[in-house]
Amino acid sequence: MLRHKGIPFERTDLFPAVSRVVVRALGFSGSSVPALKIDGRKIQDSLEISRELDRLQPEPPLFPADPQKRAAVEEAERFGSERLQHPIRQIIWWAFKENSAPLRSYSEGARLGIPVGLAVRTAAPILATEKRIHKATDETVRANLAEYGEMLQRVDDLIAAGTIGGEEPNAADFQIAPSIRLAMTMQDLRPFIESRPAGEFAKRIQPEIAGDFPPVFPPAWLEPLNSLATA
Ligand SMILES: N[C@@H](CCC(=O)N[C@@H](CS)C(=O)NCC(=O)O)C(=O)O
Repeated sequence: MLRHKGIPFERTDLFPAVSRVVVRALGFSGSSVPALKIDGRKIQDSLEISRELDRLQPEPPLFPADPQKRAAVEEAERFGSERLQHPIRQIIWWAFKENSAPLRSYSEGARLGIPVGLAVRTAAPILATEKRIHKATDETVRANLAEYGEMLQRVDDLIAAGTIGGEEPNAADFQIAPSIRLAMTMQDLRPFIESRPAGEFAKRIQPEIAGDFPPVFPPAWLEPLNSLATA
């Protein structure tokens, strides 16, 4: 969103889990990232960030001027933040506990302040913490995969309705695309996504993403997605 508005910025990447402590120590009131210091203010949560950026620099806008269209974008943005983001987060933390080797590919280009190789070698406690915090159990992840087709359909529907995927990206585009793009880094999921409008959309909004995860799920867990592809 910063880049889209042409606002110059400096990015710092933080270790997952450790980020909670660091963000608090930096004086933010909450513990989540993204966390942004801008114009003397500290803002967290991407929904707050999109609104604050529009306030600070209205052009190009992240929300439509038309009230009805704005409401649709706000609802899509909330869906992205509250519904779409968490399942893929649980899926990926579960996967890293099964196989931590792909961590290196996901850390490509990260600005962590220490060499990526060292970060990857010392990541085990972080992986365990994240898996626990996010309740990334076999049961939740299997259920997430079973429901992922519905998530993709909802994104396809938002594109068809013109709420997202328009010529000028809005706050909901920036909220939704990264979750889909992250899901596409998983070889198990990519084939089900890339052929759909949601896949094309995510690649257009976010052409590049670090990470590539080889097959990791028991085939039975992917069955619901398979039947979706042949339906
Ligand atoms: N929907 C929120 C989610 C923020 C969020 O959950 N961030 C995670 C990383 S993806 C985090 O910082 N977790 C640590 C915490 O919540 O303490 C947003 O997009 O800002």
